[in-house]
Amino acid sequence: AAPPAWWTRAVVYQVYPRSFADSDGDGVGDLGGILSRLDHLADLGVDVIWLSPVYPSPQHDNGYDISDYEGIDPLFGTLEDFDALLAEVHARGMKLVMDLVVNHTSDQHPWFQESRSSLTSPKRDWYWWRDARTVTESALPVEPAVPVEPAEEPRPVEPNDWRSAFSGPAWTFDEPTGQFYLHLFAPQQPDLNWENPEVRQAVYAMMNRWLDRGVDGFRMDVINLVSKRLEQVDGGAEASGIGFQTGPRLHEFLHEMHEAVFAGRDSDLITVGEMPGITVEEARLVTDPARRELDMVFQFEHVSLDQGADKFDPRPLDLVALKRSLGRWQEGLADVGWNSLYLDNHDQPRLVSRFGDDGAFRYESATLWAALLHLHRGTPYIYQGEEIGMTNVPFTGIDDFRDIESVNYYRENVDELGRPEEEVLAGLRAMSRDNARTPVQWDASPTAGFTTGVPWIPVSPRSVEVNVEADRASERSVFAFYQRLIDLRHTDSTVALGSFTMLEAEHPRLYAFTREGEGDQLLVVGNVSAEPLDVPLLDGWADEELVLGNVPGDARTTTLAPWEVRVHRRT
Ligand code: TEU
Repeated sequence: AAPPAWWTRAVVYQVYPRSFADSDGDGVGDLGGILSRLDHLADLGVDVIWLSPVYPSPQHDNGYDISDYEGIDPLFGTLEDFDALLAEVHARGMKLVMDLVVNHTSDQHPWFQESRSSLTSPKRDWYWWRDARTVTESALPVEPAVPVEPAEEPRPVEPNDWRSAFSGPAWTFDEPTGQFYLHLFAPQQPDLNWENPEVRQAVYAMMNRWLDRGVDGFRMDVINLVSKRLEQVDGGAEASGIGFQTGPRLHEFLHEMHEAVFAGRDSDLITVGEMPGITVEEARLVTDPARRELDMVFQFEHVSLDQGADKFDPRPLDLVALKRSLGRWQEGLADVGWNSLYLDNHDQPRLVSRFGDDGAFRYESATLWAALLHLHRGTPYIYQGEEIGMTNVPFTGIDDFRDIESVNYYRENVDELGRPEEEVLAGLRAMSRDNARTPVQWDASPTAGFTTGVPWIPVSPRSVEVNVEADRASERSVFAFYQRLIDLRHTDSTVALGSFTMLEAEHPRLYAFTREGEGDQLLVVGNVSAEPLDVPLLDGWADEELVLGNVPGDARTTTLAPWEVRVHRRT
């Protein structure tokens, strides 16, 4: 068999550039800021840095709406700054991965400008244009109960009832040519038509140029959505929600991309596809090395379990459900394929507030979740600020929020549907993506060491107490704990490659599993609660080597303190 890929022993760190560090005082993070903080990442020990988008963009979705794939937004710097950053990342032995956002472009991208210009534009078919639905196809009853006066001017009706992820219909009518275009996200993010081979070739050529420039791979935004269920685009009202399902040609497209971009290159690259709604069976196909598609995927099952009616209706964590889900992914990708491991990113609220206790047990719960996650089999991802246990933010009102998804949700629910403002704000405070997007807290100063200017989004008031300087000086440093986990991933082949077995799957407060390697076995046990927990299965383990723990004291007891995690090794 082929030797295990390098990324089985690697840890990736995600930088969200606008919130990481600002070097020019305009209140927005930039490439110079990242450069100035590279040693923080080198000290942490991560292998790969994934940069969220830095390309030119109108910034409706903070750069996930790209108007030029070949450049750098002046907000963040220049191509020269980028090359300098890349060189410094490489000089420290790390790799740099770009965000690839090719399910959609900005509506300001020249491709879309040309596409929308006329029905006969050579790029018309690069996007999803459709006629309005005719009235007879709509859901109106045949005989209205009360005769209605004909409306003044019939409004064009969307081709189907798909909804955008950011509220409202997924179709926008474009007056000049009298057709609708599809956007699964904001109207400023029209979806590219991957059915058209010219689109795919243009994307592959662009990817090749970035690789030639020296970047080390791609994180591919919503890449499973590039293949859509064609037949249902024209399917009328039935199609609700279908837009967010993987389409039939995904594997074909990914394999074609592999051949066109990655096949002729060395194997030092890394590819990870973000895939909302992907099943473990599909992910296994995508990550089976023999099929030559992608190295790993970001799945969404485990971060969807605490959602009620919608994303902003949070429910308490159901630990049994979480273990069932992550356990199934471990099993499903055990012999073929590979998992990516994440709990935090720029689209998720902060881990320690969501699944832990960001008050009295902030250190313990942040480190417990870190250990549980990093000791699964797969490649762990750390999101900026996670390594110091940054928390959700006590936003005071809607004016504190910047995220298009959050602001649109508020408008729809408060202004249009008339829901109580406090109820909607409570949902946003718990789940908004802006929780992850406030500036990284470097020190206790008023702007947290992020900028000398006015930050584009408020700095969390928790920065006085939670910041890099304070954490690194503390006896109970979250950063130091992450260093240890990363070191284990690098040096311990059981952590990297050992098999995974979930234990006590039905226990509501205990997270326990083993990893079995060539000559040893690791036991990982975590008390996911604020009460002490007696763990009989520690019998016979507690006397063995303690590899790692987050609560000082007697590791030989079989009782775990609140939020205690322990890792024992038996040979
Ligand atoms: O996110 C895709 C996605 O499915 C969600 O996580 C999304 O953020 C939204 O919250 C759905 O409720 C990716 C990017 O990570 C995200 O930042 C972008 O906004 C989105 O695609 C569009 O490019």
